[in-house]
Amino acid sequence: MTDRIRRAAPVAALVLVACAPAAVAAPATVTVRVEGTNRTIYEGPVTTDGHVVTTASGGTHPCDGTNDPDDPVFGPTPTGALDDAAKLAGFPWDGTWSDSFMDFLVTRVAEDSATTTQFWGYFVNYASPSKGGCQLLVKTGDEVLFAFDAFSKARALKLAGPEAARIGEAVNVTVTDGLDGSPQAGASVNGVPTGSDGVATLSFPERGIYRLKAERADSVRSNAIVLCVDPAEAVPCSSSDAAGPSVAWRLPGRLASDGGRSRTILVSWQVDDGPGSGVAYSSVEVREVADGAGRGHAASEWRSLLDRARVNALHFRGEAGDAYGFRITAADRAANTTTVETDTVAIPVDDRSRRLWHFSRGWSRVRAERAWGRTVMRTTKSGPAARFGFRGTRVALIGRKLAKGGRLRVTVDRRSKILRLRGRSGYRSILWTSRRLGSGGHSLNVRSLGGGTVELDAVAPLP
Ligand SMILES: [Ca+2]
Ligand SMILES: [Ca+2]
Repeated sequence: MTDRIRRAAPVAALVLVACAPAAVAAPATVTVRVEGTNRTIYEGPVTTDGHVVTTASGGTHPCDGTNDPDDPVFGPTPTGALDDAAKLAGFPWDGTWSDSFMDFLVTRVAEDSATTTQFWGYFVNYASPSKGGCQLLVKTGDEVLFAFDAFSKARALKLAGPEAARIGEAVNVTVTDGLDGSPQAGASVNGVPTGSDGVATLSFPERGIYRLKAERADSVRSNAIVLCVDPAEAVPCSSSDAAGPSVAWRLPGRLASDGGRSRTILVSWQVDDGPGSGVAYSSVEVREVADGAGRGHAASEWRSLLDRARVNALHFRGEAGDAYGFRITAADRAANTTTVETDTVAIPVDDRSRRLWHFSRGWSRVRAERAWGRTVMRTTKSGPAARFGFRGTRVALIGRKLAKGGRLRVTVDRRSKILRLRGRSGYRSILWTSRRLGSGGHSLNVRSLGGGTVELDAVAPLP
């Protein structure tokens, strides 16, 4: 079970970036910021959910809220969000694992490693949580901040101010303590110190995109304001930003069952405008690529799912047997846009879809939480069969091998093969994929040949 994350440059060249385990029940989109000794290592939105985390020093452990022995609730966590940001942006991090604490301790992010006196600490919405970073749950809108040498810092600074200005115009920015809102004197923004009211007055003689941060030696560096400075007649940000943002998308897999167990799939994406003016909005469209169940309503037209929104994820409910592609358009503040098209994701047909997948007598339906649709069909006898009519160029059978698994004969368009389903595999494994078929209608017939238990979960036509 793997997520696929892909990054597309504005020219739409696709590059594989990273793989992460998937568990996408209730993900959250949070802001992740990583402040190192000399620079901001990462700052941006990340869509994250509880997942298994692997580090070089700590090994592989869950990082999904169930780490908290007093209140084990599954969900997205701060350290899980750091892990996802690291995968998306390509910076390394490491952490040791504590069996007694049941959590990772972050020891390194990018070039900044903990010493005997300086450690990595974290904040959520500027407060220092009392729980570990794999124990606390985060929700959409939370600000997750990892900071080097956090325990010797008096405060975490927060910067507020306008995002656009004219050349030569006076710009007031305000620095506060992110936790209590108190104004902070003596912080530096673009070389200008703040007064007792926390305000610094800046002005910029040249057009450009300025990333402003507040710094003070005793505090954690602030969030960034991306300030576009333009000539009086120009649209804000347009005079210095001509490049569209890059867009990286993530789907459950080629089959929705690779990373999920229901027809409601998570589509998420990451937009990065690099040194540009910053992301303004995203729009998402969907297209039904294939009508695998043969309902005859395949529509190849793109239709809008999301129009100019400031979110990074959506849930989409597909029809069983159909396959979908998504088109994501992101715009920066200078109205440059980038559009990328995702791979196709096929929605399997569950064993409960009786009008699509016909089972003979002799099967029994068994509840299985981790199966597609949360049920499977099982038989130990020789003889029980099932028939599935579909349209497509391949078909995949989804289920599980068992230690005492039996044999199954699969027949597509009168060509047969015998599968031995003895062994070990997780739920929602692909047991078999047919050879390539001519386009059009086909029939898949399966028959249990006995010798052990056969367990079938779902079947998926592939476009
Ligand atoms: Ca840009
Ligand atoms: Ca099922």
